[in-house]
Amino acid sequence: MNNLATLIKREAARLGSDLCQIVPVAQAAHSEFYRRWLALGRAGEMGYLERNVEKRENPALLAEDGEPFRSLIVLGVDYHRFDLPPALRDDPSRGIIASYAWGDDYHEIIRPLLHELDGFIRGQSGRTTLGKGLVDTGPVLERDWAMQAGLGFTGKNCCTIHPQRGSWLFLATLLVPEGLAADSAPIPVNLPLFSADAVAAGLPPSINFGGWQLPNLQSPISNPQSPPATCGRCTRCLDACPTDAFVGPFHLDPERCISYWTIESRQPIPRHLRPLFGNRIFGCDICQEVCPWNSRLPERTPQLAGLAARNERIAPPLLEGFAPESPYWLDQTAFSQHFQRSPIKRAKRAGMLRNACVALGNWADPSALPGLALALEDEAALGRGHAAWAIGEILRRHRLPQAGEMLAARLAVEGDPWVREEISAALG
Ligand code: B12
Repeated sequence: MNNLATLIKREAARLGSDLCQIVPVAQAAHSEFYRRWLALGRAGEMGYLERNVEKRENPALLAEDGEPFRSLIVLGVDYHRFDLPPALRDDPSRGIIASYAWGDDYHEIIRPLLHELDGFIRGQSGRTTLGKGLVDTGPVLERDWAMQAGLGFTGKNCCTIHPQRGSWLFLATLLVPEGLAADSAPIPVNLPLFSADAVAAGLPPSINFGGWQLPNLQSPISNPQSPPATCGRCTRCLDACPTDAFVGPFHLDPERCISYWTIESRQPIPRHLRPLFGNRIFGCDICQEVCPWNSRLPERTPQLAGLAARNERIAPPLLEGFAPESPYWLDQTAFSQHFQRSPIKRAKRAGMLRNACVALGNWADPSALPGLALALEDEAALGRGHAAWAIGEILRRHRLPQAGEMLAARLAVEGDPWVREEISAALG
């Protein structure tokens, strides 16, 4: 089977995958941590993370019929990433989009690649049943498998980091019944991640190395193809997070993460967090931008053409989406057209209007008032409430009577209790 593993890697590279590693199917290394993470309520609105936990812990259970899965092929696919000039990145009139979403939707690009790779393997082995290809949407702890397969190591920012390529990559897995030659023995990580006391106390808010057990910090990955690597003593990602989303190394609390709120949540963004979002309207790259493993990386154009950055998806002017010719923040058809094939669709129109309003509130420029006036009339309460907050920020900073009048007029007709509360707070 050694030869087949080599052929698979070659085919994966030919199909456009940048990294390909193979590991035997077993229990995921940090499934115990995953259960604790769920028990702490970390999944929030991401209910899908609470389903199929057994399968997530042990991908062998994903075999529906036919032969059991014996090997897990992990792919790493680079996305298009380059550093934005600070003048653009820090321009408050623009909304910054996380770099993984600069190109087209990676699910739609990587899924066919997995199917093709499985077809290739079937052709080689004569298998008649299908393998299972998953990218993001299936119950697989992709980062754990990437680490176990030796594709990279897990950073304190939770991300899979390849020592030479950094962390700007997508992960995908293909489960197959063939017993393929593995790249590196699974890393034994059986120690509890946290002391029992720390767990009982709901986990300490600050990093206390004395109170935490971090077994892998001392045991770098042992794949001969990639040099040993860890975060060492570096805590830049944990320190740089503007919303303090890291409870500790390797442990993110999504309820404090910009990425969670701007992509996954359908709820109002907590008021105290909004000023900390700056101009980020979809996802967040800060914990990766500050990572030393990501510094001095050359710009890489993705092999898969669909993942190439589209200019209009990097840092669009916030007011553009209110313009009559394509009011994509306000109109569903315009939104669907504008973000066709983009991962941004996931946040839905009302979610993106919410995010844009938060960024507009942080900019607090009076030129945003006409757009915000339209958002204050939006059919989605989520949009109206955040528009009220943004108008309130303009009122607070510029004392414009017009802003107060807009809010008062809306309050007179507004029926939604939460929006009424937002308007009152904005006026108050
Ligand atoms: C839910 C989810 C989110 C949530 C929660 C993220 C989180 N950290 O838990 C939110 C919406 C916040 C999110 C954000 C992002 N996500 Co996301 N997300 C997922 C998803 C669907 C599930 C992740 C999950 O199970 N989370 C639960 C936690 C407990 O698991 P985990 O983060 O994977 O952590 C594991 C390890 O850290 C390990 N571990 C625990 N303790 C220790 C200790 C040591 C010493 C070690 C070594 C490991 C270790 O155990 C955990 C369980 O296996 C995966 C796809 C998938 N199916 O895996 C993509 C995925 C993880 N996301 C991805 C991306 C790109 C992002 C963002 C960069 C997007 C952005 N720019 O905004 C951010 C990064 C935020 C961050 N620092 O994690 C990529 C990551 C690629 C990479 N190089 O790591 C994935 C793999 C999607 C993909 N197919 O490419 N994401």
